[in-house]
Amino acid sequence: MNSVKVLFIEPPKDVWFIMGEYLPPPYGIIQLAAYLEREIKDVQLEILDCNAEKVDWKEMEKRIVSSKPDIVASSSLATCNTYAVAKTLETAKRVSPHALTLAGGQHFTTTAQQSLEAYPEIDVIVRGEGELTLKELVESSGQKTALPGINGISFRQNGKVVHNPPRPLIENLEDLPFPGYHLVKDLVHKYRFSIMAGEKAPYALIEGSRGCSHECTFCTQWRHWQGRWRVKSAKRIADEMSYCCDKFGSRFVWLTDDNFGTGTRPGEIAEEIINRRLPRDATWFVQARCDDIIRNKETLPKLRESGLNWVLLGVENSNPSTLEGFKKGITPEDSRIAVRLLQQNNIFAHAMFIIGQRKDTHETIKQLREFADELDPDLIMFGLLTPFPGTEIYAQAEGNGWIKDRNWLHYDMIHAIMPTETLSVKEVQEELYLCYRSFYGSWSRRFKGIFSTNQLKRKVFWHMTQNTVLGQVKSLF
Ligand code: B12
Ligand code: SF4
Repeated sequence: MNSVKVLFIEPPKDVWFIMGEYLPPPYGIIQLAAYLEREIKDVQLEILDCNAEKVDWKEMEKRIVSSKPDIVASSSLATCNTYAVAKTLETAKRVSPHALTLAGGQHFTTTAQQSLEAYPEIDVIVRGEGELTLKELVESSGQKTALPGINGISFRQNGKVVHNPPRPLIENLEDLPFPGYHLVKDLVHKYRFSIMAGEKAPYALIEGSRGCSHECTFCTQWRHWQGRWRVKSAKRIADEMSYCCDKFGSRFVWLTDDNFGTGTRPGEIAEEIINRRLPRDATWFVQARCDDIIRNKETLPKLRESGLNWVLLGVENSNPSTLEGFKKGITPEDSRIAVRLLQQNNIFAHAMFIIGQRKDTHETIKQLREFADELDPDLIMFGLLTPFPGTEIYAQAEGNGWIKDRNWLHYDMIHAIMPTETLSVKEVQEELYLCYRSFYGSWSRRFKGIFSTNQLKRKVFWHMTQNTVLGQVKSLF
């Protein structure tokens, strides 16, 4: 086989303003590239992270020309990045017409048919897990004649979209290589999440598991991974953390798991991390369910000792029937207990709320604001119920004609997409602003936040109470 050149592109993107200045590593594509590097002897890999390299669309075009790729691959991460990926691959097709263009990720997987119809610049959509499928595509030198024999892809043939059979999931996630930060080693010091990690702390993402065993109606994650939750061992996770800290100077690690889980695993992870003796200033973050935090309550001190200083809780709502409608499987009381447990263990409690479900009224959202106030976590993010393709909510909204905005750019949980039975889209948008203003506008909370003894809390409150965040949310309506 002649050496195949694969160019991965992380497209230029707008900063996601709610959390302030950040530059995340393009974890999905560096993971895929690391896999190709290990599996294929002769492959040439190039990663162009336009955001880290401050490359705009014009410069990106030049870089594609000079790269002379056989394959150009890009990932959407979230639905709101769809046009950025399409524009990237459209540019690639224009300046390098012989290159095979690939898109993947949760959005393209679930919209394979409509995306291939809408974007002629995309040759192939890799559905679901990417590693094995991408390897086969590269081994076939990106030849279109090989496409019918490769599982897990969708493509156009004779003007029609063809969906090959799905690809089975990798059984053991530890068969995957360590994260490919060495492939972006000149950029790694630029990845940061100032508000969470501090201005100077290099920030890394690490994957501890894929998928989720729950089935929330608003979430794309569990379906993308076929309803399965596959985990790496505690030892492997600690090894990856230690590798990132030692080799790349990472000081803040975001575990990408959407479901941290329960049982003995969290305690084992804490123990393994403690045994590695990571640098004293290294900290880590994870997202967790409120019920799992309660089940893990005995383990929280050990998790804190291991450097876990921030947890994002899916509180979602204060109304039991809304939580039931979301199939979330928790109660408002679980959220209360979970927030307190984190705070008692000096772990920054960050809560995520979702407003704008069909039955929401001014009154129910006011009750949610009151609950948020009483819950008093260290940080709250309010999001709007967004019908991400692939979710149960999307199917329901589509069937009932509730979707009023088809601009994917707005599918970021900050733009209102649907009305409720009693609130217009504009009113739903205004309610989001009211939620932020009510929580962060409270003078006593501002005062407590800005003068908190907890450094993280001080930093976050400075950011959230600045006019920029509230002002930007307000400017959306
Ligand atoms: C870390 C993270 C972030 C980081 C940014 C990370 C980054 N690299 O840019 C931050 C905090 C900034 C963020 C922001 C947002 N995020 Co986010 N984020 C995640 C998280 C937790 C991890 C992403 C990750 O690295 N996963 C691991 C990699 C390996 O998985 P992967 O990208 O899916 O890739 C695999 C396959 O899908 C496939 N694949 C993917 N792309 C491609 C491309 C090709 C060519 C091929 C061959 C294969 C392939 O192969 C890979 C390996 O098998 C995910 C949830 C999750 N666990 O995945 C949510 C998630 C992606 N985020 C989500 C959302 C909604 C957002 C936001 C809109 C708002 C919000 N409230 O969080 C913003 C959007 C920001 C923006 N403009 O990009 C949703 C996306 C839903 C959707 N359909 O849009 C997710 C799935 C969370 C969820 N449970 O709903 N996010
Ligand atoms: S919201 Fe969280 S718990 Fe629910 S399915 Fe998604 S990842 Fe799992």
